[in-house]
Amino acid sequence: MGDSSPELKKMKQVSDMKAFDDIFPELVQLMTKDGLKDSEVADAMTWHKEVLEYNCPYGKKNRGLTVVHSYQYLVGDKATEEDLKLARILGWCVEFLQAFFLVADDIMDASVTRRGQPCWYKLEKVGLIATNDSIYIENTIYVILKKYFKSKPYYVELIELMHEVTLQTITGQTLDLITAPTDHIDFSNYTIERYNAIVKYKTAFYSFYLPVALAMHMAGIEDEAAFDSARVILLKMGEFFQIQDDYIDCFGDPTLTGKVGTDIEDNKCGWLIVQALTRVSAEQRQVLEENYAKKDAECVAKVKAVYKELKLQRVYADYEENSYNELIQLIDQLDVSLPRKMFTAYADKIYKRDR
Ligand code: GPP
Ligand code: MG
Ligand code: MG
Ligand code: MG
Repeated sequence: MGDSSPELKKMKQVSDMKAFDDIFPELVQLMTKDGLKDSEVADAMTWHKEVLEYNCPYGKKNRGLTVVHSYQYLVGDKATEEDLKLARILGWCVEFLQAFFLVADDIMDASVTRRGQPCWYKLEKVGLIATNDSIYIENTIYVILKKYFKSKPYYVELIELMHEVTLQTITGQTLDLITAPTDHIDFSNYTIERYNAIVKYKTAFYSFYLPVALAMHMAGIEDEAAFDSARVILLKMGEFFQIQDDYIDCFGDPTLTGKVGTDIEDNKCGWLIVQALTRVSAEQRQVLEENYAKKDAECVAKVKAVYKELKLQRVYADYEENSYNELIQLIDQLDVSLPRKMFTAYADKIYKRDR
């Protein structure tokens, strides 16, 4: 996992991704094989198979691969091929958790595309069946954990962590949704404190803490202090990541991200509106109040024009620079026996991302 040339790095990325992807069909089979042979439920299994194949494999898979990489950083050369396979399976559990969230989130956010294809609920034959499908995807996690990890001493830790992080994410999603009412605008709640709480809960725990903490359990780490130290760094990274997501929602390129932004239309308490509100003149604030949260392209364009007048692109670039430096400092101060490189590699992966 040490430093290597860009060519070697690229080759490693491709082979890591292939090894990860190669496991997916086995998991789909585990979930559907028996049911497909049972005439009572075969039709449901055919549907479930499509749910998994449409919604799970086409993301960047950063979260899933992070379980594998973290495990490798933690155990070094001692990792056997069998252990690596288990780490990949655990990585897929995080990808399934993410797919469960995204299928549901796209309904709640009235999104149109995801990972370069129509959101699952947008398909003619799916609609609100997608709510059931998202619950189904969540349940696959526990079937997979039972099949591959039941005999491991850390099995209960994995299950408890998955449940804990799911509840944290739901709590964040609740904050995200109730701060963005659909019937009126009330910017008084759009504070940086509320914003930080939303992103910590809805994104940071599941996207950053979870993959590393799962790998730590697999590596046999039991010291609570190690989990606490990792959490501090990873939650900061998650905050950084969601700020990027909010920026990209407005200023990103959908052909790269695979999704079209909806934050302005959805009245979201996102990073850009929070920054804008601390910088606006009275006239600009009125433009925002009249045009935010409207499903109308002209209104969205007016909001974006205010963001540009306030030079939020510059504000963001400065934030990204500073926040990255703070993150590296935080990692440098790490006082437990966790490998620093595990965290810096993760930070480098997301710094200046455009997708
Ligand atoms: C990201 O928010 C947060 C989630 C995907 C968590 C959803 C949680 C649930 C319990 C359903 P986002 O809406 O900004 O993500 P995106 O931009 O990808 O739609
Ligand atoms: Mg959302
Ligand atoms: Mg969304
Ligand atoms: Mg977003």
